Amino acid sequence: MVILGAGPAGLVLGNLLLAAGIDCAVLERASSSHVQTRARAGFLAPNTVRILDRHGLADGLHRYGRQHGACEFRTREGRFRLDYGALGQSGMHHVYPQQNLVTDLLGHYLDRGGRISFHTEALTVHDADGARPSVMAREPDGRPVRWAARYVAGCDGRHGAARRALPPGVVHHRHDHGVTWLGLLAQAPPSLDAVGYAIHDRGFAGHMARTPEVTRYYLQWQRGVPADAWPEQQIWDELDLRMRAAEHGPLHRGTLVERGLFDLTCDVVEPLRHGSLFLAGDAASLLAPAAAKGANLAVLEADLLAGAFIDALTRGDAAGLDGYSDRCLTHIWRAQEFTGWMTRLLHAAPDGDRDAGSFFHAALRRSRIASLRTSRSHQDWFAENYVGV
Ligand code: RFL
Repeated sequence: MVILGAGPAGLVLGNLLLAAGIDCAVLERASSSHVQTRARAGFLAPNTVRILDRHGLADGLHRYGRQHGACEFRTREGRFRLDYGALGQSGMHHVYPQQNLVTDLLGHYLDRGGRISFHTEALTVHDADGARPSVMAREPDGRPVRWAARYVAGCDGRHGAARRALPPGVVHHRHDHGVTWLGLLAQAPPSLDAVGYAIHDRGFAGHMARTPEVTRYYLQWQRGVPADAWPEQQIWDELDLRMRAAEHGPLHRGTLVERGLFDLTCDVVEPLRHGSLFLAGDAASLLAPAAAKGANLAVLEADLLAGAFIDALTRGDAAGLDGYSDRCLTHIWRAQEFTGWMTRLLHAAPDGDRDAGSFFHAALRRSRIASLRTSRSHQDWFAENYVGV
């Protein structure tokens, strides 16, 4: 088995295959240190933790992660806190930075005797429609090398080789929410004990704890303006303004150690299988980060795919592989739907729609927030979708 990509999807898959005695090799374009320090997700759903627990991969997350179950909405009408972790059967998130999870998964994979080639970029996938696919890759010294396998798992993200190998018949649904975020990583303790969602006429601002020393902030940003256009002081002042620090208390300021721009776009590849090539994680579907679903779906899909590969390779039962795409797509569309709902809740009218629809759009958002503040059944619905995958 050849696995492309050493993110959460590829490393969970590799660990599960090794545990079942199936030989595999991971090809990763980046360096080992890069994948172990790339700050991205942080909110892991209960189902993700259950999967990692079941396979003995959750030790670090239990030792160093924290349970989390509240978010706070801040609007012109005031603030309200939603203790989603205490509602219904949904459960809590675990806050554990993705780079720490990847480090743990890599450690387990190597301990189980797994093979991994860093600085090795998959270029093309060949003969995916047959029983002997292969991957053409560039080794660290620049040499091209062919990797042959029974199956190829494309866990190499949205710009990877797996997607490029799909034939024209595969449908690629794309949607642009029309919003851009400036994502910030601050060397500063969290400013509130909840995820903060600030809805402001100047645009959205978000607050998400990562560790006791590091906090993620987001600012809705004008598309096309570079990430370094504003000095740090101006960014903190804008965060204060949108998060209404004057009313609700100051933010803990600190050095901004990372800035990145994210267009809130999303896509779904359908189906997720082409012959012997299977897609999982961001390679299968990209979600806007508004609802923190991407890493959770990646782990879920890797678990489903591992089970299907194990059935096929150890028992000759291909039913799991045949049903893999449909099963995942059900989860993916549900996550896309909720992410789209969150995106519309949190943002002023997208660029270009400001004049025509802004009053209407803002009134709809106020109404949605009011419903979430006052309706217990709406809160239950929110909790179930926010925490679930
Ligand atoms: P990854 O993690 O991108 O890993 C793919 C790996 O493939 C490698 N690669 C290649 N290797 C070989 N050959 C090639 N041709 C290759 N092309 C690429 C890459 O170097 C990389 O190592 O994909 P994976 O495993 O599918 O995991 C997906 C998650 O990383 C992603 O969905 C999440 O980070 C999304 N996300 C969040 N998800 C959550 O569940 N909860 C969150 O709180 C959350 N916050 C976020 C996020 C994503 C963010 N960004 C990056 C927009 C916050 C942010 C800011």
